[in-house]
Amino acid sequence: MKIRDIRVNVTCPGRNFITLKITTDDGVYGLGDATLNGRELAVVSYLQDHVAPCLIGRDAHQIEDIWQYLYRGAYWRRGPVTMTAIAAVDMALWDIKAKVAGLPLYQLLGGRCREGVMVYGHANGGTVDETLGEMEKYMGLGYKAIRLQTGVPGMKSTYGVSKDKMYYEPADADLPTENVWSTEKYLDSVPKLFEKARAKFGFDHHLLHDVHHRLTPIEAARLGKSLEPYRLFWLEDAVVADNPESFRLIRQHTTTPLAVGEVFNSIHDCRQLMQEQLIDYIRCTIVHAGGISHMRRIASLADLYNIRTGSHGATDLSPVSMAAALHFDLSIPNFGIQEYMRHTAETDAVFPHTYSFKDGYLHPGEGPGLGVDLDEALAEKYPYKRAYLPVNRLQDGTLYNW
Ligand code: CS2
Ligand code: MG
Repeated sequence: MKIRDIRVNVTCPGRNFITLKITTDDGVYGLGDATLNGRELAVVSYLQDHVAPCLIGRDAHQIEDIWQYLYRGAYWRRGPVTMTAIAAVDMALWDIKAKVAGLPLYQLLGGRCREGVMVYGHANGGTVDETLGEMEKYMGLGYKAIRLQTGVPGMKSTYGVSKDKMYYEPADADLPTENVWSTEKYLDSVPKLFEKARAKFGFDHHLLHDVHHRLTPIEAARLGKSLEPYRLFWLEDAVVADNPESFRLIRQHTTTPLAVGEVFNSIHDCRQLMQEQLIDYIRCTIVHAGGISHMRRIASLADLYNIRTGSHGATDLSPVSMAAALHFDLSIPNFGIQEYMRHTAETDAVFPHTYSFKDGYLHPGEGPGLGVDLDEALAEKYPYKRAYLPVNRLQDGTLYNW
């Protein structure tokens, strides 16, 4: 079964999505998400100009050989653009293989290890009370796990607080908007949020929080310690993870579970963190970490160190990668949780899919392949619209982590 045609679709139903479509000489096609928020066109070119010419005529069943060909053959290894492009090819080829087998993809990955995939939603608000009101809505929808993000008194904006409560899209402008950040104000406000959440709703729901790379190790240690009475499911991206040793300091001071990895794109980024058991959840995701094939390697390494997966699943990851993630999540022994930021109705119309939500769990469906499609005619109605993620500055103007 040879690869006959490779197309890269660019569409923007409210936000940009890049989708790779690989078609074989038998007419079977597979889809792969290739979206890299804020740098989408770099992946479009990588796929169109550098990957596609090498794949035409290759056997679509040789997923691993093609993966190695694209990884080792590039010479310049790793990085978000390369690994997102490889991920898209990998997803599309697994989609094809499962369609040819007439099975939902998870059946080719060893079958399911659980009934469904526990997901977490995003409750957020300008104030603690507003955030808890949103939390109650997610509880009403049946979520077992909810991420809480709230505005910080004295700051105009902060990470994770969105205008539209169901859909959080941070890439909000044609050029990067500039946010201002104060760690001191933030550290004072977060413990109050979780103290009030537990006092009001008790401990029946998993609560999560995303610091979004903004603390130093000792500040993260202080925050983790202050949150221990509220038993978080995880504290995410407490510090920038470029230096894994930072987590040794955090670990010395707190038992709050730590999650990291949404910005990682290969097993090499997370190896030390996992081997030293400095984290509890690995957040790498199918679309940015080399696809299903590479994510299975990351999950296997994590399993040796009692680390569970908690893959990134924001709105800037398309329904194609959500579908792929669910097959992966079902099939691995050390699944932890899946992030599930719902897509808008216009996005769901462009990407019809079989995955469904019930009582806090997602299931990918039983159709062949990934269970997601691309309505190319509809996609055409939404042309690319440049959008950047914000940048962040401290109150004295220092450029900081967003
Ligand atoms: C966040 C994301 O979902 C998360 O945990 O970190 O919202 C992240 O900021 C975006 O995916 C960036 O594009
Ligand atoms: Mg995050």
